[in-house]
Amino acid sequence: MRGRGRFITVEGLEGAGKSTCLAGIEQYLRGRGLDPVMTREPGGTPLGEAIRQLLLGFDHADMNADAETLLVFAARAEHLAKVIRPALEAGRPVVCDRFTDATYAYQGGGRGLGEARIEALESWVQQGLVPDLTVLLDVPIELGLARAGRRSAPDRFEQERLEFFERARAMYRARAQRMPERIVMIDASAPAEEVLAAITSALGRLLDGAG
Ligand code: T5A
Repeated sequence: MRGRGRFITVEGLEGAGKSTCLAGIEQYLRGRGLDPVMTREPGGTPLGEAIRQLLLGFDHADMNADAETLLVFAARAEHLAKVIRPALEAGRPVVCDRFTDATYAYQGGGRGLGEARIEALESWVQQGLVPDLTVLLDVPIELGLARAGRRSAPDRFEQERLEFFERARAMYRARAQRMPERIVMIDASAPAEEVLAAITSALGRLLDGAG
């Protein structure tokens, strides 16, 4: 019987290049003979995608920060139960575009909720499951927002003030410094091919058991 699959998450601010890198990550894993599940948060299930609409749309633009955080974790609970855990148990790698580090960054840092309440929800919902590898694409805020703005109209998070993203980025970077064995921070202002090369080298270390 195959072992548990590897759980890989990709994080970073808006426009860091997460979506751009996902195709290259999938191709790399397939080249290693693996059959990855590619998914995203918030989302990844019908309920999760419905919650994503609530979070990113403007129908409830002034939602309370606790309500926002609980919605993120409601989507995550469904995602873990229906997609992530079954795939990992079947021995498949799971690559998730954002996961709980985004909650620490956006709700903990950006909204100012702090880490303790998020830790409580994380331990309830995830029951000890954490990613094996998190790729943090670090990009200066203005550069990321400019890239994202060229691609589509701003969603509810993208129209936040600069200070919101400064707090989110600081939280991401602080977590990467605290957990260097799990979170690999990559300079995402570099050209896309260089960013992807750095990611596949981190993936190689994980799969070869050196990381
Ligand atoms: N959220 C999410 C929370 O608040 N809490 C949570 O717990 C979770 C899980 C989700 C939103 O939800 C929030 C955070 C988010 O605001 P999203 O759509 O998943 O939104 O995330 P976004 O960051 O908005 O996604 P983007 O698509 O904007 O960013 P990406 O995926 O990082 O950027 P990408 O790849 O689309 O690239 C943007 C543009 O830049 C170019 C691309 O071609 C594209 O045009 N680009 C580059 N150009 C030059 N050099 C490079 N290296 C480039 N990489 C990409």
